Amino acid sequence: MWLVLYIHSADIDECSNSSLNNCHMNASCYDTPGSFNCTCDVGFAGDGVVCDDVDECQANISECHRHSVCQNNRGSYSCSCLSGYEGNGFECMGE
Ligand SMILES: [Ca+2]
Ligand SMILES: [Ca+2]
Repeated sequence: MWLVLYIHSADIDECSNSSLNNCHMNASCYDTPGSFNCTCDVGFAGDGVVCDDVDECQANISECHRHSVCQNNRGSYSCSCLSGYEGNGFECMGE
């Protein structure tokens, strides 16, 4: 009985109030029994307390077309076709 009461009464949802958790502003908080977890959002890397932008261009993990220029930004990246090519950056058609 004590154990049941403990499980149902001891945990607080640290994620419900940002003053109760130390997750980074670019991380998501997941409540767990007796604690909580922080996981960096997509596009960010780290331990959840510190999350840094992933430079997809530098890491060569962007999906930019080979005839485009990759431009890193916070949380994501953009691609723009080289001059002489047309498209959205992910698909660039030559003339
Ligand atoms: Ca908790
Ligand atoms: Ca980025």
